Amino acid sequence: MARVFRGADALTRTLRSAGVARVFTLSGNHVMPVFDATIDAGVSLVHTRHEAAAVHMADAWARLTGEPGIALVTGGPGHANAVSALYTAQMAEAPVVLLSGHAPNSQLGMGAFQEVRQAEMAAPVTKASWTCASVDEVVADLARAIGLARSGRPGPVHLSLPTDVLERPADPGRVPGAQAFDGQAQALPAADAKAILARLWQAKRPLVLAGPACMTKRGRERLRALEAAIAVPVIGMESPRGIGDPSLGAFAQVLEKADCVLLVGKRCDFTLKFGQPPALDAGCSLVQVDPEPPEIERTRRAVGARLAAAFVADAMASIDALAACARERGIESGAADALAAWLAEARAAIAWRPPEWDRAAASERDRLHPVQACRPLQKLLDAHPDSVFVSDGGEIGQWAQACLSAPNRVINGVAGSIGAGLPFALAARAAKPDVPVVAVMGDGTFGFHVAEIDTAVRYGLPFVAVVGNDARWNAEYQIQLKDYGAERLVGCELRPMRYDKVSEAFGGYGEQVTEPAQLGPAAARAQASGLPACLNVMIEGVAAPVVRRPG
Ligand SMILES: Cc1ncc(C[n+]2csc(CCOP(=O)(O)OP(=O)(O)O)c2C)c(N)n1
Ligand SMILES: [Mg+2]
Repeated sequence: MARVFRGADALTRTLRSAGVARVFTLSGNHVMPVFDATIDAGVSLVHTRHEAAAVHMADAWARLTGEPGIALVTGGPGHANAVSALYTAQMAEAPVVLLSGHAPNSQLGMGAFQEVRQAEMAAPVTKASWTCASVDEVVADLARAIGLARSGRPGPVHLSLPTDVLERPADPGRVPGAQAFDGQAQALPAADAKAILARLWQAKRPLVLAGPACMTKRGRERLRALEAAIAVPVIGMESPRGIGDPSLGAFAQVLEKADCVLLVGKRCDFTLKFGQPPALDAGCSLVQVDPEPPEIERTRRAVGARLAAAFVADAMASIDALAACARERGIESGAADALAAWLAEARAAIAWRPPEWDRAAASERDRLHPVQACRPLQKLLDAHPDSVFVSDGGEIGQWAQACLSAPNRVINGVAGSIGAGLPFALAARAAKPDVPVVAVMGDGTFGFHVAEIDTAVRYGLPFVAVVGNDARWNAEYQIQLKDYGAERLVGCELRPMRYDKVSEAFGGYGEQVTEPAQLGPAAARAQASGLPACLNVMIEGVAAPVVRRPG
């Protein structure tokens, strides 16, 4: 059959020249020309069981590789399913592009099959969202979408692709080079970096807070390099629990003592209690570096004149510029000595965990305390310098994040949205084929995308999923207990399901764990199975930890 070079071919070829070799997808009438075009372009498909899972996979892929994560779904209902997952990527500041098939432009307004205003639907959860107008614009639209997703505050972008755009003959000469996808960079000028450092070094207890985009492995390495260069505590924040994030130990007690806080790509939102006392001291000044002027305005509205200075620049570039400036200038020795004690105090508070956790035990029989369900997993994560820790869920997610660490960490993030854990684990293994991937999640959370075990089996992508099974939506149950009382618990109970058997039925590995001593060996067997594995760990449903240091 003689082949015509179509809009769909222009799209897939442009993806390849952007360095994209894999897209996460679910089939549908509108995108079948794109499926067909991937064969010749050398783009491989990971086809999933739900469109939201495809977006979550693209999100984890983006966070772990630094490449744009691409999800491809069909129009109408496929697009609607995908949109929900964009919120997690948006709040995590992950460069994701959602490509959705769409009713043909030639039939717009006529009641076409699955015709719906897709771009409007995705607009609130994306940086930009539009419909490709003609086959001549496919290449430029895709390049713009990828550039936008990666620049400034990274985040998701949506492009709808009408079927007539995908099917019409396209100009094969139009595919751009790699630089077309770069987006616009906003640097922090050296003079501004110098002024910011002067403010930090004049303070007695300064802190630097970085936002979610800085929480990739590479980002966290750069935050550590900045801390070493400026001798000021540098803390990345990516949790919906904000300053109460238990993975930051007793950080809230450090923050309330700070006298100058520099926000780099960190929003002054609910996670920072809007910068108000007592979370931040009333005398604490703020300095902000952010790629988006409206964020700076938001901070000014929240804290008024306490925002002492603000600069528009990209977060990661600013982190590097501040470190370079500090290395060039050097800290005066007096300032360095004073800051050393503060830095040590902050680091000790963040590393602190209640000593009673070492003796934590469940009060019910055949159950583990969440600490017992998490700590033995550290061994798997420590086995490789590039291992991946995934965490999702309500209370169990908080315990896992407080107890476990790894070079790569992918959590559901500031969105506070549950359900992405299994798609994250699958995409993590796809991104890093040789490293252990350990994903801890709640029983409720596991159910959202449990069918992705099938996807993982089909693609040979093993990981160890640990379900902390308390047979309830515990985070909400705990709210009911606290706010309404034990006699008014309603609508949050689940069954003590054998999720390990569900995994086996999909072709994965499964084991149930009811005793603390079983977990380490079970995790080793799960890892050795070479299959997507589910350890169904029966836990006592206790409230998430609130870490405060006595005294
Ligand atoms: C998409 C979405 N739906 C609902 C919620 C509200 N929610 C937050 S945590 C939680 C319970 C999660 O249950 P599980 O995964 O079993 O973890 P547990 O809290 O029991 O440890 C719920 C329903 C949410 N955050 N996101
Ligand atoms: Mg639960």
